Amino acid sequence: MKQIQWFPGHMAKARRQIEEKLPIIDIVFELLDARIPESSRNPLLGEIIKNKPRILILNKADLADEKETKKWIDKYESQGFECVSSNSLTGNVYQDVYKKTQFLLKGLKEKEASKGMQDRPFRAMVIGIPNVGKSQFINNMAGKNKVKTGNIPGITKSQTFIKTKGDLLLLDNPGVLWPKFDDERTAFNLAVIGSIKDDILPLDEVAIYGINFLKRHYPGRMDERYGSQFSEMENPIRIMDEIGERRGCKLSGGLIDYDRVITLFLYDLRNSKLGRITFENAEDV
Ligand SMILES: Nc1nc2c(ncn2[C@@H]2O[C@H](COP(=O)(O)OP(=O)(O)OP(=O)(O)O)[C@@H](O)[C@H]2O)c(=O)[nH]1
Ligand SMILES: [Mg+2]
Repeated sequence: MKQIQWFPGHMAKARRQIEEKLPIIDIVFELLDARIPESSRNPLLGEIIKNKPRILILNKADLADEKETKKWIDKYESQGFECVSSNSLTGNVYQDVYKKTQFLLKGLKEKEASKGMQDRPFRAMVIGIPNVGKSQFINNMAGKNKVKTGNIPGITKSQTFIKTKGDLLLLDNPGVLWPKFDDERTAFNLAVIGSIKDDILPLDEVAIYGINFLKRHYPGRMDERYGSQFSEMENPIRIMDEIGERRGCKLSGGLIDYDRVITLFLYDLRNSKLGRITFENAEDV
């Protein structure tokens, strides 16, 4: 994939906003996408938040491969991180996150009490890549829909504090990507789950990446979904032809409408219509 162009100004602003708010923040909730935990981690975050307490939240766990998510959690816990797997859409994430927050902030609470300071709500900053589910996570924690969500990157435009059920305030943030990716796979992983705006992506390459990944790691999934024998097909274009035939994605004149095939396939891939998928293994990273 050729170098994708972000909007460096926009991302720099988001970073500046995070840094400006940090002094009043007690803890950071770093949302990762459970399907690509490492690719969705901002490599600059440690440098930005320094030693603020942090919880890693593997969100959209309902779309990821369950046994892979367990391995990721083991890995992060062995590195000393507090870590929670979360389904912010239909799950109930509050208890887990609240308990871990209390645990990490116990020292701070005691210190403030010993200085005679009054009990106060803790302030958590929720950060992560675009479309990872930050706003949905906040709504889940709050027990009602307080901030706007949507299944395209770039929904949240500004920072807002939201009060949750207990004594916690959560700061919603616009999604942040970093200026440069270490390798092409990170870029493809971010693209394939939908964290980069589609209109700046080579969607054909992203779809081919997805097709090849499924063939290698989840053989049989496309067969089930589209009712064909894809294991016998080596060429991803041939596979797109077959999906197009099966789903009637045709131009007038009968040629395959690849744009429609790609849209349909990426929709299925991103929304677990091809089953729960994890695109990177804890062992490999
Ligand atoms: N299946 C599933 N979908 C989720 C989950 N969390 C969020 N979503 C969906 O993912 C999409 C993005 O959610 P948002 O909360 O708007 O994401 P965001 O990180 O705030 O995105 P930006 O504001 O654009 O940075 C929405 O369609 C949500 O309904 C989850 O745990 N599981
Ligand atoms: Mg948002």
